[in-house]
Amino acid sequence: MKKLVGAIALFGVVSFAADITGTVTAPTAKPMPAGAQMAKADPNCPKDKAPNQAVQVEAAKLQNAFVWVKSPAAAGAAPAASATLDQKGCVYAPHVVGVVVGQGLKILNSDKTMHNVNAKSAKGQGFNAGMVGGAAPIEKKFTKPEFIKFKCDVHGWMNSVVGVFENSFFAVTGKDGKFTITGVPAGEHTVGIWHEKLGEKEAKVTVTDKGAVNFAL
Ligand SMILES: [Cu+2]
Repeated sequence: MKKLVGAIALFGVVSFAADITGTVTAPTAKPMPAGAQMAKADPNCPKDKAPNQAVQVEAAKLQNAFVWVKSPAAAGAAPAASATLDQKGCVYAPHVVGVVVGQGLKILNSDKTMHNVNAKSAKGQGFNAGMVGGAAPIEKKFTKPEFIKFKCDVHGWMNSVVGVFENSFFAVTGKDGKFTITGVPAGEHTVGIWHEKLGEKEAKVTVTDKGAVNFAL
């Protein structure tokens, strides 16, 4: 496993809740090379090379890492709106998506070709569903927190990760490696970082309204 290093800066903004923000870096990680032209495998797919989205890193800033508050364990109901996972241009979009336990995940197929959504779960939440071009969306809900790996059995390069969380205190790092978890209650929390290839770490964060705290994982 390559070294995953994160730096989290914490800024208190109100008395009882604050945002946890920071940057996740992976100094030794390298982007993975693209594959063969997608249209060669399926003429209904783009002529682009199959992207390898497992490690997206630019100037050591790591994209698509999940950062979440492990404690308090349960806070509030699942969002009413569903999260969306599309299959577009023979790629999952986005590559990673997070949902709260009980929140809907709407899976779309925007392509003219058939995809096969094969979700592998260690906790019995997996499924395997074929979706022809233009198929109606599938809506799924998950009851247990975990990271579920999605792949398409038709197009071997297509894969995605769905993170299922106990509460809405999670974020996904952007292209600049940055994340913001909003409205975290004051107090001491354990914050986890997880990336599909670079592994998992955690750190303690004390959320207060008394200024900034900077630290590195
Ligand atoms: Cu596919």
